[in-house]
Amino acid sequence: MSGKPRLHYVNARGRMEPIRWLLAAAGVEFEEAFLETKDDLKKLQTNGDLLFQQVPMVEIDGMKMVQTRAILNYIAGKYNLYGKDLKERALIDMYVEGLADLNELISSNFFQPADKKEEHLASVMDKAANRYFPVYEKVLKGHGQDFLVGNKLSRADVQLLETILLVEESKPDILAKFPLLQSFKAKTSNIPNIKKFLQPGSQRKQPIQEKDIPRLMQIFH
Ligand code: IBG
Repeated sequence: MSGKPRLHYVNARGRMEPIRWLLAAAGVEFEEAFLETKDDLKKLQTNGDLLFQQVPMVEIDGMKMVQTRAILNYIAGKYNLYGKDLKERALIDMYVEGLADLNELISSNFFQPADKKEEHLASVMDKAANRYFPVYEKVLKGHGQDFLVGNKLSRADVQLLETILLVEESKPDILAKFPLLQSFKAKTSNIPNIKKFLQPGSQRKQPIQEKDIPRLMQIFH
């Protein structure tokens, strides 16, 4: 065995993308096994590889880990991206859960009926601009440091950058009102491991397209 973590998921962002981001930011090489059909998922299920019969699943350190949050917590702890004490970890958890909520809202746009998508996306972008992003701008302004917690890169920064880029795909001017998030984006995008992940040809995935939805539905439903 190569010793690299092995990620089991479809070849799309979905729930695996923050895991890819965190590993990449930590400078950890990983392998991916893509599910192409429902049978691929069934195989993992019947082998007993999936605790709750669901992916993402990550083989790491002799474990077959499931549950996105548990996987992220493990990677963040292992690679020192989870704060220096319980209080820093509490802040990181709050910031990350806010980002997870916003990400869920964005993902849910795919499952809206065609005639409701535009209106739904507008309301999600309004929440990004007026509920979520102001929080991170305020945190950065409050302590005047480059990173969200402890003056040091943490999983919260990695997940914030991922989310900024995601929101910009739908609303390119989202950062116009947030000068500190603009410089946060510039600085974190330049961290060598992250910079590498942002280059074409990395394991970062492209946005899910309408045309991919039937294929994903066929596997997961
Ligand atoms: N709480 C679990 C986690 O966070 O890991 C949920 C996992 C989950 O919903 N997995 C789905 C699954 O395996 C695939 S992600 N379904 C098969 C089954 O039998 O339940 C689906 C998804 C996509 C994009 I693609 C956005 C959100 C979810």
